[in-house]
Amino acid sequence: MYFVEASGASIPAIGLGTWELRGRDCARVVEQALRLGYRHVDTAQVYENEREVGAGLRASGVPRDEVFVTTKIWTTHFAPNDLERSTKESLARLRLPAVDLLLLHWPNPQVPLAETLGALVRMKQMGLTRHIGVSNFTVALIEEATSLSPEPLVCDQVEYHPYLDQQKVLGACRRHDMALVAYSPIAKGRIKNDTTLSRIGARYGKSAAQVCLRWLIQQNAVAIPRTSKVERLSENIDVFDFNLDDEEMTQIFALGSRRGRLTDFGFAPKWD
Ligand code: 1BO
Repeated sequence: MYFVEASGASIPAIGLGTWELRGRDCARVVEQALRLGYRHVDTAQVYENEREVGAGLRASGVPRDEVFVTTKIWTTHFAPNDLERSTKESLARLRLPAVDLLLLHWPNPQVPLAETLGALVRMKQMGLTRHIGVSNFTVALIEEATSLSPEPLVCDQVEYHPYLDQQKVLGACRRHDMALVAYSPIAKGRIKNDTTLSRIGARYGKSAAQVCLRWLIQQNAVAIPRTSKVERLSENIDVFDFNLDDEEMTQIFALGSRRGRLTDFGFAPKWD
């Protein structure tokens, strides 16, 4: 497994995303993923599956200290006392004393960012998480957050795949030694039949999805594809034995635009 280093954190470059995985299916997929060699699992309070992620982790038999576990605090818990209480509730559901990475799930302009970050930093100081970071933050918000936080923010987790141009956010992450963690890295399956990705993949005996994940890794991004199918779990982690050349990287970059976003909500920030 390849690791992305960011502000003192070593994050396995491929993780299992669990958004929309629920109940027994979620526990089963987490367990299988870990047995297949995954060492990074991503969950969130709002996914309502932290219990199952914890159960899958225990069922896998993989020692806790070998797995990088991320959870995210929902925006309604951003007032300092709520943040501490809800972090402890997440840990209770996961049945873990601490996570590896604790993120603010989306920006929430209703609570001053300095207060929320102060509380997030305290979670690290209290030993409830090894690292802290943000998710769905724009460049302006990354600049604000990094200037306010006395502890390093190790990542911004955002939607990123070949159809969505994220050069500005990538640039901000690089400036601040943060990892870009890509959710929906295979564009919710839309890249499966992409002719450019399939043609490149044919050269290496890889699928369009594998080319897409490789393209992310070669930018030093972390990718957290979600799937409930075992064969896809294996496929998504089998991306460390080939290299895209510069020309292929450029061809994939050319697929991106600002219109390629798949996840947007009324409460989302004004995107870059
Ligand atoms: C509402 C969930 C978005 C991705 O984590």
